[in-house]
Amino acid sequence: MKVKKLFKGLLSSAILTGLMATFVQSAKAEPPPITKEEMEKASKIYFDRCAGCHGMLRKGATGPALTPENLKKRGLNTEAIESFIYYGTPGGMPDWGRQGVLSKEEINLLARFLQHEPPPPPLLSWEKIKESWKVYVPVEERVKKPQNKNWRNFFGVILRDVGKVAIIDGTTKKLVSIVDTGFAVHILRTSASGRYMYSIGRDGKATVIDLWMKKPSKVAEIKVCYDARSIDTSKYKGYEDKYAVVGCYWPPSFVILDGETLKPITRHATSDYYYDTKDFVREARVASIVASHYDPSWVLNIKEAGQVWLVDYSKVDKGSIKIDMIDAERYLHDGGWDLSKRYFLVAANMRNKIVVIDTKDKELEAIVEVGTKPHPGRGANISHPKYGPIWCTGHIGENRIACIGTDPKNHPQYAWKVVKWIKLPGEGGGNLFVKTHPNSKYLLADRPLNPNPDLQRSIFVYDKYSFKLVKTLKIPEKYKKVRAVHEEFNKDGTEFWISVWGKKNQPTAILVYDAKTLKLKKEISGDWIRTPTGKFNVYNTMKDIY
Ligand code: DHE
Repeated sequence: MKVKKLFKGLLSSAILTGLMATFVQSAKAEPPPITKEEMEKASKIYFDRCAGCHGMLRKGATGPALTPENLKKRGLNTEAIESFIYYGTPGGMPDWGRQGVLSKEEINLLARFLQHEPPPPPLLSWEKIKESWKVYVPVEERVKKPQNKNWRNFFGVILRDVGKVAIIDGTTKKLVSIVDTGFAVHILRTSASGRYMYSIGRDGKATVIDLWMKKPSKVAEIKVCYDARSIDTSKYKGYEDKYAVVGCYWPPSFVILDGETLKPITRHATSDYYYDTKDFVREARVASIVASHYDPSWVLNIKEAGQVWLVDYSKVDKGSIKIDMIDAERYLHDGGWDLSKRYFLVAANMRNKIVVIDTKDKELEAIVEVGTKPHPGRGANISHPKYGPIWCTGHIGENRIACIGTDPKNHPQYAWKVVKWIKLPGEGGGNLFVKTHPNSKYLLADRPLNPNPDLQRSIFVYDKYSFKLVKTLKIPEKYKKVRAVHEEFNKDGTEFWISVWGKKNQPTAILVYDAKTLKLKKEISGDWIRTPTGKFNVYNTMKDIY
């Protein structure tokens, strides 16, 4: 009975029944044996697959704490932990075993590893960061004007597990170049001018690609941390393309770089006190970052501490930065601008809330209660005839999209309230990204984390004014065991692109749909398309259009 209560809400009943037999409830049990070599191997697997959600120190964030003490308290033995890793949970933990990402042996190794104290994670010296800095094309040797006329409609496509970024011409749909970026690039962002595209990998390696070159390639790179998810640049007037900033998960910090060469300039720790309990949190990681349109500052979301930092970069060259720290809510993750680009809306995902930051007055504007585990990506902005400007987020933990009013001046009755819940078909959540474009009448939603394989390969298309489901697009059957992930429009909003996310050994495709007829217009395919995830249109990314 006690054990059942423990897992209620975490596991579906089928999995739960399978697990019941495996629990050992002794709190005194010794951790299972593990050799030094196994410990090292397991640390690497943990870092690659688990640290993002559970934390390097295993204290928990998007996923629960995985310290030996906590596992013991929950009565979890090796077999029970193995089952979690194999099947995942409806709450959003991937089914690493069922997907074939981790073998039975690796799962057993991880399960044993988790019952031991986590090894202390390494720090990274400034000297080592400087040593990793490489400039492939010095600024003075770079081309003076764009060599491709369509460059503003290029797409950067992350080929995650092969450590590359593909640059595809959005007009001709031809592959322009493939750039080696290193392990598991997470996101791409562009500079204010759009000329430079930046990648950041899970391994903390930042790369800058010059899109003006005939064959865009990386012109500089640097490794600034061991684990990172975010990067952006200085976009305020007078500072265009001047600086880049990387948000690190480990060591918890942000690092400021020269925008054109990535020369390291300075870094600051983000370990802090929780905004609410005021207790110290060593692993206070930097989640999303955006560049303010109101002044020379970046918005940095300090995940565990639950604070939003507005970092003024105007005096970086004088060795000084100013930070406004705003108490918000814990476990800040991803987010995007409202239509006016004054308010930044960010998910506090384990608190089922959206935090709204006013970047003009530099204060907390509102906290909005939404559904279970909101995951907006950057969200979707709609100018609605009744509600005025609204911003929408999907959820990992449930099958609804929440749209929030964002105009306190002209539509105060709707501001910072959920004005519309849109129901997604079928059971469970698993939505990661929603997207629209000012020239499109559709709102798109994917479902890659839903346990149902049919929903995983579907894109749901809604009329963005009536909120009615118009069509469900399905990845063609010839692509086996794949998920539809991340939607991105082209520059003028006449088409949208979807990634067919498979395994590393399986070439897949980018599907291009006509944004009016919703017909599949083109399959961009080839042996080189492997594990495509995020796609970023240069113009839309540089102008924050979503
Ligand atoms: Fe992401 C955005 C962190 C898992 C694909 N992801 C982000 C951002 C953060 C983040 C903080 C916002 C960056 C910004 O805007 O500055 N993501 C994390 C994790 O910690 C997490 C949960 C687990 C992990 O270990 O990484 C995680 N993310 C994933 C995936 O599994 C996805 C689907 C594939 C992958 O690359 O691993 C994935 N995340 C993305 C994408 C974006 C993103 C494509 C950018 C969306 C956009 O349109 O801006």
